[in-house]
Amino acid sequence: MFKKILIANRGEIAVRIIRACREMGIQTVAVYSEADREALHTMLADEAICIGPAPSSESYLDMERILSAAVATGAQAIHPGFGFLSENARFAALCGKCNIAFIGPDAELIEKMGNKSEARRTMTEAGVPVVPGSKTPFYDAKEALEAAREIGFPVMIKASAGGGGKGMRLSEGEEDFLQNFKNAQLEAEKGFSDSAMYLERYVRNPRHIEFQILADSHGNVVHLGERDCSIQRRHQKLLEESPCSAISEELRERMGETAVRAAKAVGYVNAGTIEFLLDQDQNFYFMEMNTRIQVEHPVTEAVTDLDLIREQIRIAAGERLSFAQEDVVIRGHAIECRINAENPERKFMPCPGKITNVHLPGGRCVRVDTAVYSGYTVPAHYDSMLLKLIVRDKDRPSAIAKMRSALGELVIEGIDTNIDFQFEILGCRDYVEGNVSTDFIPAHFPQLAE
Ligand code: MV4
Repeated sequence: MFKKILIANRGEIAVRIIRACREMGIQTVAVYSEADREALHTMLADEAICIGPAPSSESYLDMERILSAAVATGAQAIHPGFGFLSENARFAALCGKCNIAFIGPDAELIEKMGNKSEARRTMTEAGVPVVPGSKTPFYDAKEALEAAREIGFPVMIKASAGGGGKGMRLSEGEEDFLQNFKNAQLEAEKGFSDSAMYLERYVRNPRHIEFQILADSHGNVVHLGERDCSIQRRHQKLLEESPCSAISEELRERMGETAVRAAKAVGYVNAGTIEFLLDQDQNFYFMEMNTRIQVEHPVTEAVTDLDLIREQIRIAAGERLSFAQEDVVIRGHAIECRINAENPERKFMPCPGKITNVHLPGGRCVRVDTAVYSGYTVPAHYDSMLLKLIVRDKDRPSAIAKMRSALGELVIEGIDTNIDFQFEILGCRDYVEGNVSTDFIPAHFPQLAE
């Protein structure tokens, strides 16, 4: 096992990883920017190294500075968390060159799954269902239009290098296709310096269902059930839960087996997520594979009683999974609410600043993952997520009641947050009845649309 791990991240996920390491008897190295001198991860780690100025490009995204810190401190592995360098194939490869284990899959795999049209082709070949659409990428709008006519409108135009909705446009019909294709392609060129595009038939009001998988380096792959992440605003998830109330045990098994088949098809190692769209007729389609630990991993931990960070570290150290598929039991129902420093009344504008007072909820099966404390100043340079509130209870209605209670107890003073907005979601009749889709937020909060 590793003796020392460097955490190439900040905020609650860095704290989360430090805790897992400490429980495993592993020494921790934090890296921090000049804006994070007073940050919790900087203070909690065994060692902390300043890697540069506040902008991420000069600190948390600077591969050389991070690798220098790892070499200087003798760290044997790097955990990248999520965001920042977590899905950067070049960084994963550089770690290898420095003889440092990257806690995640190989660089080649990150690269392969990062290209969404290649991932789509790979999954098709492995017999994983994908949305009917194009087989090869397109660069030319008129050629793409030909293909779109065959697929049938409406079609989704997506950037090969995209993901998470970037470089994506809906085309309702031939009339608007060329314009939408060109706009999506322009966004792809600007955002990823890659103008390759692909097409899919548009799936109306789907659910976003993702399966957590774990794969060790000895060929063992298991899935840990699904998360329903349909409650999103502009591709930012707000609330996630497990299990999904709309899928039967039979469908869960089929989707889970498909997720395992997908991971095996690419020789996946470490924790990963297979994203599916689930349509209103219970058809499911592979969308993307995420090769990192995700923000919402605690809802899976809550219902499986596993520690996913611990498993990631064990896998990266070459250990075998200590359990098989039949040992995985989903118990009860878990919900996570993301609490952000933002103002829902002002288009969710980020609201950094000094937190003057904090009260965190507690009690049985109530978990708070955060790096904030009373007196902490939220820097303006990074993501606005402050805290994740996770609850578990015996069933969905009880979990909703517990989340309402916990949200009611949560106090964050000095800055604006979306706590009240989360409360409103939990109060929606459609949410309570489990009638959710990716259209939930725009449909229930039309005043927020822009
Ligand atoms: C789609 C779709 C409908 N049909 N693809 C958005 C992010 C990316 N992961 C895939 N996305 C979508 N792809 C087809 N063929 C609808 C979405 C979508 C969406 C997906 C998941 C969660 C929220 C969403 C919000 C709007 C659109």
